[in-house]
Formats: sequence, structure tokens, C-alpha cells
Amino acid sequence: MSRRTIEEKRSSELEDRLRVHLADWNSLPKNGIPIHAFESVSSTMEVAHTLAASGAPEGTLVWAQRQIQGRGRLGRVWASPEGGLYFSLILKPGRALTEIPQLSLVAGLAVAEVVRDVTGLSGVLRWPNDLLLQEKKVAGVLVEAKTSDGFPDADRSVLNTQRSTLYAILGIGINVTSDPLTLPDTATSLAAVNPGSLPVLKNEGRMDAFRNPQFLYRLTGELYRHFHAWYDIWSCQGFASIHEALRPWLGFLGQPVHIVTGASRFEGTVRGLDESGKLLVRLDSGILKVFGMGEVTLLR
Ligand code: BT5
Repeated sequence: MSRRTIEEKRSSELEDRLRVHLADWNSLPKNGIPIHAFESVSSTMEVAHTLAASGAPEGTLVWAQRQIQGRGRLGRVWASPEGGLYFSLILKPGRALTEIPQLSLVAGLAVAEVVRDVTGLSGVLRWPNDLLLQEKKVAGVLVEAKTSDGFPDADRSVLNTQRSTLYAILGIGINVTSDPLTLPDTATSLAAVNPGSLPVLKNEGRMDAFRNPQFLYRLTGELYRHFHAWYDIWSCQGFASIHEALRPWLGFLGQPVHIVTGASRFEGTVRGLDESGKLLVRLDSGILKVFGMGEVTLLR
């Protein structure tokens, strides 16, 4: 999507509504947060890449009511009907390229905390980028880095440590009131999990609160603030504090799983994260293996 098409498709009405909920955020950048909001867009990732390549500042928010070609990792599809929260943030992390995949965990932590705050339910983070509620996926996180020598996704950034990160795009998708029929069987939404309380919206009825369009804007504001608080800590201090805060959220600890990376499949027991956010798994053979990427599924 070209810069011109982006400008033509922007919705100033949506941007104004979002701005209300981001107005009290004044840490970054100086003149308020640049917001690009759309009723419908191919993918907020694609738009954010175009904007970042043409110099949009760190903190720029790209937001959509629905996506036509929402994407996950490795070219997978992210179902993006109306009723979900979809946004991407432009980041210019001052950390080493090898640390960029940690952003997925930084964002996952923020998503888990905000979802708990608004639903009263504690989810489980499935390394490296999913939030599960009642064993179904309610949110996903995607990190794509643009480096000085090309355009790999962050998972492969370890291959050449001489490269530097020009920018990273963080994408977050949360199913809020999305119709379950439009989602994969493995997915759920905030409205579907029947939460007990909604501290953020305590003066409104629970289901009504989810179904109120204002809720999406408020959720965006909460998430933006929450993510940036952890992002600032990560930027200044590295992964150690994130590692600590993630501990109670990490799913499948001590449980048997299988992990698929590329064409390989492993079975073992999750032991936790190493100091750089990679997954530690005790394989059935007894070897402790470190995974930098992969799909983790619980073995029953
Ligand atoms: C992810 O990938 O979980 C990353 C999702 C990131 C989505 C955001 S929305 C804003 C921004 N713009 C985009 O275009 N993307 C980002 P992955 O781990 O590869 O998971 C993809 C898998 O999750 C799919 O293969 C399905 O099995 C499942 N899935 C697809 N849509 C889903 C949904 N809406 N809810 C839950 N699971 C879904």
C-alpha cells in the first residue's frame, strides 16, 4: 500500500476517538502520538512498514476496525473480523538485533496484564506470542524487524549479528467481541469467556461494555500505556525484569509438550525461559534444549 493510498483511506473520525484515550499519554513523542486509523485495511503491519520506511516516528500507532489480510507468523492468516482489536506500533529499539524477538514477550506480558484488568481472568502465555484464555487463543503478537541488510522476520535475526535494526513493527490482535464463527476453532474472544468483572469499565454492564465501540478505544489506550511502560524498562535494563514479571504468566511449565520448528518435531517438558527469553525444554532423551522459535502444543 502506497503512502498516498494510506492517506486517502485514513478515518479522521476513528483517529479522534482514539486520541481521546491516548491523550493523557505524554511521554512519547513530544507532539502527541501519531495515529493512523482505518475502518478497513489490508494489514496494519503493511501500513506500519510503509510509514516507518518513510520516516514515521517511534510510537506511531496504526489501528484498524478490521483487516482483509491480517497476518500471523510465517505467512499465516490472522482472522480479523470487526469486533477485534488490531494495531501495529512503530518502534525504534536501541537494543541489539538478537534481542528483538524479546519484544514479543514484552508485548505478551502487557496483553496478559491488560486482559486480566479488563476481564478479571488470568490467561496463560504460550511462548512466544499467544495469550490463551480457557485454553483457547484470545490474542496474538507479531514482531517484524527491518534490518540494515534486508527484511527478515525477527525470529531469524540471530543468523547475522553484524546487522542492526532500523525499526521494528509490533502487531497485536485481540478478539474482543469477534463472532466465534469467523475465528478458528482454537480461538476465543473476551466476550465469549464470560468474565466475572470489568474493573476498567466498572460503571457499565459487562457484556454491554464489550459491545460498546468505546471499549475498543479504551482498550487500545490501556494497552498502549501498559506496553510502553514495559518497553521503557526493557529498553533501559534489558530482559531481566521482563523475565521476572513473565514468570507467573508462562504456560505449560512442567507439562509435556511437543514443539515444531521447521521440519523438526520434539517432545519434552517445559522448564521455563532462559535469560534471553528462549524456551527451555527438557527433551524426553534427557537433554535440555533451548528453542529460539517454534510452535508449542500441550501433549495430553
Ligand atoms: C500470531 O501469529 O498469533 C500473530 C497475530 C498478530 C495479529 C496482529 S493484528 C494487528 C497486526 N496486523 C496483522 O496483520 N497482524 C498483527 P501466529 O502465532 O502465527 O498464529 C497464527 C495462527 O493463529 C493461525 O494459523 C490460526 O491457527 C490462529 N488464528 C488466526 N486468527 C486468529 C484469531 N483471530 N484468534 C485466534 N487465533 C487465530
